[in-house]
Amino acid sequence: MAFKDDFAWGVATSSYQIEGAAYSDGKGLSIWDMYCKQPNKIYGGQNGDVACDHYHKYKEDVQLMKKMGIKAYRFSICWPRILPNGIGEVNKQGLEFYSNLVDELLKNDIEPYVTLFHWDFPYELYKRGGWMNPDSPLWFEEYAAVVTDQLSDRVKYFITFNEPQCFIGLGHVVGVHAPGLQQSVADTLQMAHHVLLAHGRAVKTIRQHAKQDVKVGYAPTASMHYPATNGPEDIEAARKSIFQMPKTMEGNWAWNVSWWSDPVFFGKYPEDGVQLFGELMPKIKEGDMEIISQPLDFLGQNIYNGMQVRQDENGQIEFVKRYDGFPKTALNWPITPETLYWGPKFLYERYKKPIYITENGLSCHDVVSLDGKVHDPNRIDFLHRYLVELKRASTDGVDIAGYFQWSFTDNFEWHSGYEDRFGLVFVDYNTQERIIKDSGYWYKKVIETNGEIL
Ligand code: IFM
Repeated sequence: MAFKDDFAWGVATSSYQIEGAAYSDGKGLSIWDMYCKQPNKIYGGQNGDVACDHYHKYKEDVQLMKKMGIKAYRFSICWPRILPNGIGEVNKQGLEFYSNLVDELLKNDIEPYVTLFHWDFPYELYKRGGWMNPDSPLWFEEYAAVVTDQLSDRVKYFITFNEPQCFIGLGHVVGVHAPGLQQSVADTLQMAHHVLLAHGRAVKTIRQHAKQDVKVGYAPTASMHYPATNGPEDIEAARKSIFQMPKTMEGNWAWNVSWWSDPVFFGKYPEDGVQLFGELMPKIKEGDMEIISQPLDFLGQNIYNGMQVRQDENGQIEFVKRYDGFPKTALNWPITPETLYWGPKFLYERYKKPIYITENGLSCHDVVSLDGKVHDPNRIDFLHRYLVELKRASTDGVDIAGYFQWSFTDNFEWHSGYEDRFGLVFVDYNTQERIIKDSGYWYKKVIETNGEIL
């Protein structure tokens, strides 16, 4: 079998990247609202104040999804939109927006997948120490309860966190994302521990508050390496390279799979990481690892690219240098379709949970042509190559439940502002006009045939 009959063919977005309405209807501030105000942080001094104005145009956007045959929509909730201070007072208008969006999706036969956190952390809680504060898991638990109470009568799929690698790594280690800090390894490890606790508490809370049988997952990221040949040594080298921790603490320690997924699925931190960090390890209280490893229904994984790997003559992992002129996207990310075969396969073998590809896609230099259309053959070619590999994984027995293309529309690409276009739908930011790109029509055919045309 290639793709399952009920395969979730979807698109994904996140609140700050598309919603706009940053100061409307009682929404509180997020760290991204504040970060974008600082000089020289974001390409062209841009921000998400208006973005794609999805907050006002959500009905039109759902109609576009319908036209494209989309079966599932993964979106995130802006925490301070519904809890302006992060905890305490609830903003009814904010909740109403998401409730209306869910109704609109269901009316059009599109399954909502709700992500609780895709980086727009409440500024009021940031002022109280953010993820460094030991109460942060409790704050997140309170937020998760509010969302579940409001939406779980209609929403069946919940995802706790999107890419902790990025909001801790890029936000607090490297400092190119909000809040733009470069903190110590010890501090960021402690934050990571709080994030994992917040995840576990939210999973428990979602199940306790859910009004129907819900499915709960998690959406980390990281590079997915693939073997240079089908020889068992190279395959083993690729597998090890995905799950090993960095050898040193230089650079962004957070960019890895195991630190974020082993505690969640196995209830323990990976041993090589524990050795590496030594006395910098976070404080782990009794019962923490049980909270973190609440049973999950699925693993969501965001997959964009990886390195080719082989075993060298000493039996060690060797990352193969890319040849000159290696294919790349507009953002200079390498094009490595094999990652969508080997990534899910290795993850499934290790964590043994159904897998959703919760993000995959690319940025292209898209323009509106003289004929008024957006021709993006590079995106079609990219998606075609990657999806063929995903189909191969599914055919080989990897339990793949769905695929969410990143992204539904062009949107605010964090520190790159509106420079990069990741959408299947083109957005003219001057007029807010949307145009379905050729790739959007192509994806429609893939969905209609359940991947037969791949
Ligand atoms: O736009 C981002 C998204 O917010 C998180 N994953 C990667 C995408 C492309 O950079």
